[in-house]
Amino acid sequence: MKADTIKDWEVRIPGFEDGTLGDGWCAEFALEDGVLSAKPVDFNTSIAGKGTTNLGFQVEFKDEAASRKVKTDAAEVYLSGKLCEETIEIPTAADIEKKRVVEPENGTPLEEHGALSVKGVDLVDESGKLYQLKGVSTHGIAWFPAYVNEEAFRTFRDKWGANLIRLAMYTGESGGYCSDGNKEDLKALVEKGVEYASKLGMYVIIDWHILSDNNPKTNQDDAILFFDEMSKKYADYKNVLYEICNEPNGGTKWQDIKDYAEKVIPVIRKNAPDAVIIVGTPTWSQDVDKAAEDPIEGEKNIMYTLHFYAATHKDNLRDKLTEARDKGLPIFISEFSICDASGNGAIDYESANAWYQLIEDYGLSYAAWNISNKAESSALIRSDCEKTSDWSDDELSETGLWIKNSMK
Ligand code: IDC
Repeated sequence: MKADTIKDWEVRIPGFEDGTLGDGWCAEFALEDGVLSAKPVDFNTSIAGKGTTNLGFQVEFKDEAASRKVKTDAAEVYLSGKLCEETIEIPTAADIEKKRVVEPENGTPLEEHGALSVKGVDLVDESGKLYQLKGVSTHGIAWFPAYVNEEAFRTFRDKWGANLIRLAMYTGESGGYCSDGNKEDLKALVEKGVEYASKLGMYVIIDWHILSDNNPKTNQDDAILFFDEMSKKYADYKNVLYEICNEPNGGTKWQDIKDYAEKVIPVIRKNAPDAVIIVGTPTWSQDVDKAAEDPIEGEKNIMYTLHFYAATHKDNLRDKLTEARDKGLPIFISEFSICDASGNGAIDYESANAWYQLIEDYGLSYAAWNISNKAESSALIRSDCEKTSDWSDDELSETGLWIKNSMK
């Protein structure tokens, strides 16, 4: 038998023939024909999934022998007046939580476009039309948690025209999830981020931001646990995308990434069978050619990462993108900026424009690095601005302003 919560319950315990009922707590008690019964009181009406409830009562007996007739294991449970003989299976609070999908506000991108999927090389919306995600990536959430707030995301949605937030959670660096970071705090931040994005009807990427840990296999066990938990939690969300390894590097081969992906993808699939999963590529997510030669087989809704920093990566990487696409590889630019690959240095507007042209020609989805006011060129907010939302154009960095204008 299955039920969400138990409401109309009654517990009956026989053997009280010689007792007199005294006080009782957390239920309405009665003693009749030797049967003590407990029924719900207004503050204790329903018992949630796999929950328990405590009842207390006093009965006075004239002697000890009289009290021995009572056998609490003879208690019977009645539901809506009927004796309940089977075990009742009810979902746990976590199961109920998992099913609770945040309702987006009206007129949001999510409401209009629904669940996304991959068709050929393109990301498409629920109606099967090409759909471009345009947005921004947080910096490491461990280091800049203040920017994970609803008003910041609203600013990007309403002032910038963004429909995507990427939540970058570093794994290897100091403060990272697999080094000395506090796992529970980091997960709570990711959860906040997903909740805000969902409420605002934006799409959201949960990014397992490998970098100094080079090879995704280094922290594969943690990744499996993390993505299992997240995809369970967001199984019924239409707006959550999973990026399973930001930038493999340090000589990591495509085969390593593929092996890793083939371990992690099924874990997500078990919970969220249709979610879009983004897989990193070798050399800081530049070698999409390697993935195009040997893509992951037998899985739908997989995209592959290409990252560019316009002052460093130019025609050569743009050509690689086109060639991989021509071979049928669906590409997602989950991170980029218009300065150099250090995240700093001068902006290269010419290369940035060439990249944007390509993005628009192909309708590619993207997220700009990074939502912070760090003193580096890729930070979207000016380093002298302490505000964590509602920035005016004057409060944006040179990069921030250019990206905002390009996105619109
Ligand atoms: C950079 C940040 C910088 C931080 C550093 C940590 O901008 O503030 O100190 O990481 O190692 C990437 C990475 C991304 C980098 C970014 C710029 O995905 O984490 O952020 N970048 O170097 N790939 C290419 C460039």
